[in-house]
Formats: sequence, C-alpha cells, structure tokens
Amino acid sequence: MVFRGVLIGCGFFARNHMAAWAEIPGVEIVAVCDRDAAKARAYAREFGIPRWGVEAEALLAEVAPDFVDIATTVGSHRALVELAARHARLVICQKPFAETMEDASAMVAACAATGAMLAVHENFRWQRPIREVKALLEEGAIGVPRWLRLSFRHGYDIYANQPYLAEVRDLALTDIGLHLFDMVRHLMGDVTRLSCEVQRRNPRVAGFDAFQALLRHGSGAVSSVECSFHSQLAPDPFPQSLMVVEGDGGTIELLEGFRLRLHRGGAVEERGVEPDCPAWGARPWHLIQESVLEFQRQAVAALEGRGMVEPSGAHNLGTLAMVLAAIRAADEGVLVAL
Ligand code: NAD
Ligand code: 89Y
Repeated sequence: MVFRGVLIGCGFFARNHMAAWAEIPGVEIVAVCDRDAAKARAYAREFGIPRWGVEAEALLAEVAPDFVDIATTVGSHRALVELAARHARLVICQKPFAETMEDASAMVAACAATGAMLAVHENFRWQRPIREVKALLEEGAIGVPRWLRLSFRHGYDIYANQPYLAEVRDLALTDIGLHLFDMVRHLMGDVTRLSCEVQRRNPRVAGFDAFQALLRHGSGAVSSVECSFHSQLAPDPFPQSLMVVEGDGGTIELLEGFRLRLHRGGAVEERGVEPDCPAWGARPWHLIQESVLEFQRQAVAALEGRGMVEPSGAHNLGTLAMVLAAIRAADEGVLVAL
C-alpha cells in the first residue's frame, strides 16, 4: 500500500518535506502545487514528480490524494486547509498554523466536519535531543519535573532564506515562540498563566526579534522561555534549543554542541545526542531536517492507522492561545490567564 500525497507550496522549506517524503517507505508525492508556475515546475523536475499545477482545487480534484502537505506561509493556510479537508484523509499544515483563534478554530472544525485528520507541522518536539529529554522524563529519571529553562538564542542570518520574516511584528513569538511553547507543553504539561517581555534587537528588522516568557503550568511547575535572533555567541548554536529541567530527583541539561547531561545522586553523566545528517541535509539545519523526517514518519503511521500525528490541529489551538496571550502580555504589561 502506497499513500499518495500532494505538496502545496514549493518554497524554501518545502524541499525538506520533499526530500524526507522520498526517503520514507510507503508514501509517494504524486503532485506538487505552487501559485508560481515556475516554482511548481522546478520542484516537479527536481524531485521527479509526475504532475504539477498552480491551482490547488483543480489539482486535488484530479489527483484524489490520501494526504495533503501544506508548506505555504500563514496567510494562505485557512483556505488551503478548508479545501484539503474535502479531498484527503490527512491534512498537514506548516507552522504558524494561524494568526487568529478564529482561523485556527475554523480549520479544526473543517477537518472535523469531513473526518480528515489534521496535524500541524510542529517538528521541533520531534528533534532528537527533545525526544531524548522526553524519554528521560517519561522513565522518571529526574522524578517530577518542577522547573524548566528553554533558550533559543542565536545570531544566524535567518532573513537570507526567509526575507518575509524581517517584516513580521511579533517575529520571535510567531516564528520560534510557538515551537518553544509546543515543546514546553510536550515536556511540562499545559500552562495556566504567563507573562512576557519582548525586545527589538536588530535595527534591520521591523518586529520584535527577542522575547522572554515566564509560565506557570497546571502541575505547579514553572518555565522560563527565552528567545533572541540577535545574540552574539561563538559557536553560534542555531538552531539548537538549550535547556535545563530540574526535577525532585535530578536535573537534565541540554548544552550547546548536542551534549545531554543527567545529574542525579551527586554525579553527572554526559552523552552526545546529535542527530545524523540526512544524505540530502546540511549543517546546521540537520537538526531540523532530521526532525522533519521523524514528524513525517508519524504521519505515515497515522495513515496506516497506527496512532495520530502529534500535535493535532486541536492541540495546536492551545499553543496559538499561548502565543496570542504572550503578545497581549507584552503589549499591555499584564499577566494573562489561559
Ligand atoms: P516561501 O515563501 O519560500 O514558500 C512558500 C511558497 O508557497 C511560495 O512558493 C508561494 O508561492 C507558495 N504559496 C503561497 N500561497 C499559495 C497558495 N495559495 N497556493 C499555492 N502556493 C502558494 O516560504 P518558506 O520559507 O518555505 O516557509 C513556508 C512555511 O514554512 C512558513 O510558514 C514558515 O514559518 C515555515 N517554516 C517552518 C520551519 C520548521 O522548522 N517547521 C522552518 C522554516 C520555515
Ligand atoms: O522559520 C523558522 C523555523 O521554524 O525554524 C527556524 C526558522 O527557519 C528560522 O527562524
């Protein structure tokens, strides 16, 4: 059984989706779509895809895929997800899922109405270091987690590949904050209230390219989430998420250079958790590229009836609520309940 997919949005990041799909058994991209014909044609040629088009509705009606992989920027997501919900069993949508709760809820409702599974391409929680931390927490290696610091600070030129980012007002929160909030929920559980401060650090960009959020979890745990796109560090850690998690029985650290340290009983063990670089990948993106593979493997498992792809669109509503709450907290200088 081979599941047939259509990819929409043949831009900078989707080539990682395409290369990863090509590596996963049991799945085939049968058509690619971009409103820019030159991009769709170029992808079809580069990845050996038999069919390409500029108009998603006509292409989906013709191809009747099992799944649709939407890799466009946020403004197009609602219309494309609502369309894909009528044509496929599984709809995958890149982050940011939506800019408003109204759009996000409409996409979740559209998929619920047709019975399509909806997943948000939240690949950061699927990165190898995060998988390792999650496994340690689940096996009780540090007891009950009480406090976490998650730090994503770098000075890598993200604008070279993604020039549109330089125009986004709430840049750090909407580009990376949502990944960080998804990871924190995944590791520490849901959040009940938060505060947040933002900064504009790089004079060449229009929006807030740094933030720091303080979170209270339902469990009583506390997390600090820190992000900056204008930090000077050598070596530059992009795109690593560095972390400390303290539990009643120990502490886990994720340090620059993919070093995981487990402190307990007065001793510390250290091991490397760097993912392999896919044959089609390149450093420093291999951390993200390998997580795309891992996320997409979950999607194929879901198509085979083995579980759901995480996070679902419904789960991601909670992450979007956190991003919107953090924007409000920073704008108004208030503590926001969720
Ligand atoms: P991009 O602008 O390079 O590519 C988007 C493509 O979508 C463009 O070619 C555009 O023509 C096409 N498109 C837009 N609307 C369309 C429509 N209605 N129908 C068909 N095609 C349409 O953008 P990008 O840098 O590749 O980013 C795409 C998304 O991926 C963004 O939301 C970004 O945040 C996300 N992203 C995710 C990660 C990750 O690790 N998860 C990393 C980088 C980017
Ligand atoms: O868009 C961002 C993402 O999701 O991962 C890294 C990135 O490409 C730039 O910040």
